[in-house]
Amino acid sequence: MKLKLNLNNARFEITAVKPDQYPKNDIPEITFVGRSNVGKSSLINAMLNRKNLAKVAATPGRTRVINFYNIDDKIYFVDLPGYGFAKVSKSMKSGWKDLIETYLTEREQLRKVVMLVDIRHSPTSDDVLMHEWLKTMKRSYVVVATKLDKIPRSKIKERLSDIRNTLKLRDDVKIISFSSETKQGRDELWEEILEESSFS
Ligand SMILES: Nc1nc2c(ncn2[C@@H]2O[C@H](COP(=O)(O)OP(=O)(O)O)[C@@H](O)[C@H]2O)c(=O)[nH]1
Ligand SMILES: [Mg+2]
Repeated sequence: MKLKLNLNNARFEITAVKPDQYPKNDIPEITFVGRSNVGKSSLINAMLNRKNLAKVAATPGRTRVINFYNIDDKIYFVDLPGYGFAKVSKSMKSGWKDLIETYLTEREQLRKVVMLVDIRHSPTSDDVLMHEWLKTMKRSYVVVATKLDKIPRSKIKERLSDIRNTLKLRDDVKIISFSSETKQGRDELWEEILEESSFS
């Protein structure tokens, strides 16, 4: 049976900077990762039919916290800090790595990772590394190519195959193209998230 969610009952719950601040229950979690500015907050808002639930960052890359959004007490959307922002110091970078590595390796409630890349560009070395981590951790994941509305239709196929090749995605890993502006890809991503196996 597929999970029914009341999206009107979606709300920000808590910000965490360490594991003892994560929600203390066993509601399953879907986690979003990607470079700063890739469109993560916009995608979370689009998925939840909200304009401002997840903040669309004014200072990209500065937020090194994990935000938990509670959806109808049935799922959490977990917003991990964006990576690859050029102007952060080495110590900030290692703090960031600890924060997300700890979450991704240890969090039992984590059912699926949604990894975002910008459809307009080849994945960066940070994206490639992130993807390698996900594979090593044996997490279930899906790749979302954001900002679909920013490229002409005629380029979509070529952009998706570049992303697939650069990340060396296995054939069975999906790439969903998505636009927070037009909401294209929204239904497909919900399908993927609510796939029965994610909630067994
Ligand atoms: N045209 C377009 N712009 C987008 C899309 N998603 C995000 N943006 C813009 O990209 C910028 C970064 O978005 P944000 O959601 O804050 O990225 P985050 O840093 O990954 O959370 C903002 O100016 C957004 O309005 C999209 O699908 N289409
Ligand atoms: Mg954001």
